[in-house]
Amino acid sequence: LFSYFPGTPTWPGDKTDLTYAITDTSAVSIDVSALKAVFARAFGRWSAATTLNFTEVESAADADITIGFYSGAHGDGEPFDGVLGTLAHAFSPTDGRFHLDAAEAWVAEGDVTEASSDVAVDLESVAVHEIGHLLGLGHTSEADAIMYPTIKTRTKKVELASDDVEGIQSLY
Ligand code: TQI
Ligand code: ZN
Ligand code: ZN
Repeated sequence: LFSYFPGTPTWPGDKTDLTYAITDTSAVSIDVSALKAVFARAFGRWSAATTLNFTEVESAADADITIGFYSGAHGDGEPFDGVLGTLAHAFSPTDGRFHLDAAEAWVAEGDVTEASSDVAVDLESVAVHEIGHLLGLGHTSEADAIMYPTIKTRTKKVELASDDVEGIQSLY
C-alpha cells in the first residue's frame, strides 16, 4: 500500500503544468543530452498516469523542480555519503529540490544489468522513485512498486506498478 508525506502535501490542483531544470551537473561526467533524455523519460512515466505535464526549462528561476548532482555536504543539512548508502533525495511538494549523489556509479545509457561496476546504479530507476516523492508519495509496502524503499544495484525498475498508479491518481 502506498503512502503520502505527513499532511499530504501536493502541488496545487490548478497547476498541472510543472517545469523542471537540470541545474548542477558539473560533479558528474555523464553526457548532458543523455541526462536530459533520462529525466524526460522518468517524468513521462508519471505524466502518463496523471493529468500532470512536465516541461524542461533551462533556468532554475523558471523551474518548479530543480535537479542537481552533489558530493558530500551540499547546503541542505542532508550530506551525501559516497558510493551506495543514500543515492538521492527529493523534498516533498512544493519544495521541488531533487538532489543526486555525484559519487554513485550512475548508468544513464545502456543496460545497467550488464554494467562492469558491481555498484552501478540505474539513473532512470532512481529518478522515477524520487519524482514520486517530489509529487507527494511516500514509501509503499508493495515490493514490486517504484515507491518501495529499496533498489538493488545493477537493476532497472522503471515501470509504475498498479500501487504507484493508484497512489498518484489519488493525489492528481
Ligand atoms: N534515498 C531515500 C529515498 O528516496 C531518501 C529518503 C528516505 C526519502 N526517506 C525518504 C526521500 C522519504 C523522501 C521521502 O527513499 S535513497 C531508493 C529505493 C533511494 C532509495 O538514496 O535511499 C531509490 C533513492 F527506494 F529504491 F531504495 C532511490 Cl529508488
Ligand atoms: Zn540535498
Ligand atoms: Zn524513497
